[in-house]
Amino acid sequence: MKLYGTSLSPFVRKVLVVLAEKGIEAKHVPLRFHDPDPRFRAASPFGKIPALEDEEFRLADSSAIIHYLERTHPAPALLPTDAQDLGRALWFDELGDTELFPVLIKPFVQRVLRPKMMKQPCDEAVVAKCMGEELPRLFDYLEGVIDGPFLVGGAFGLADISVATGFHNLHLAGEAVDAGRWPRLAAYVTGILERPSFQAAIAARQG
Ligand SMILES: N[C@@H](CCC(=O)N[C@@H](CS)C(=O)NCC(=O)O)C(=O)O
Repeated sequence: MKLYGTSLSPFVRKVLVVLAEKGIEAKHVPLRFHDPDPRFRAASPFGKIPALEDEEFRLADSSAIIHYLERTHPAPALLPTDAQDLGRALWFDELGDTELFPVLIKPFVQRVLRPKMMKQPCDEAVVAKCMGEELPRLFDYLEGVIDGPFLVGGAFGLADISVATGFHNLHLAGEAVDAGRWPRLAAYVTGILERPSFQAAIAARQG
């Protein structure tokens, strides 16, 4: 099995965490999005990362890949079986991918990607607006739904992976959840990112 994509991507990190949690052996190819590698492009038609190759089977999209791995390697389960818990887990996966990611990534793009990889200056006004105006409503929501170490069904799973992954990019940009204003969220994020699977994903090759 081969996983394509740099570990700097929050979406690639989701899959790296799942591989570690399930103890799946996979070769990690840490390329960047839109890389011309033909095997990668065969697995990811639009050049997005992550993409997976499992013998002749190819698949892109972190959530699609994780659902595939959940069927091929059911233990430990990362998706609940209870109908309501499953619905909530998919809600949090979607929230992480489509609401949190585009905002959490902004400080990382400005302070890390632009100066270090794109040779462009950082726009601190974008970071300030993100931290001061855009993230608080998302953090307020999460603070209201967190009541323990895991988001759904009392067990670690896809919901936690998808919600927490982007916070590592926030940390790489030198920002963090203000624990005074959002104490539950701050403790929750720390607990999830400290898991060995997340630490392995964070330590995986960036390029
Ligand atoms: N829904 C996709 C999103 C993947 C994605 O957008 N990855 C970014 C890197 S973090 C990418 O490849 N961007 C390039 C592009 O949008 O063309 C997933 O869950 O895998």
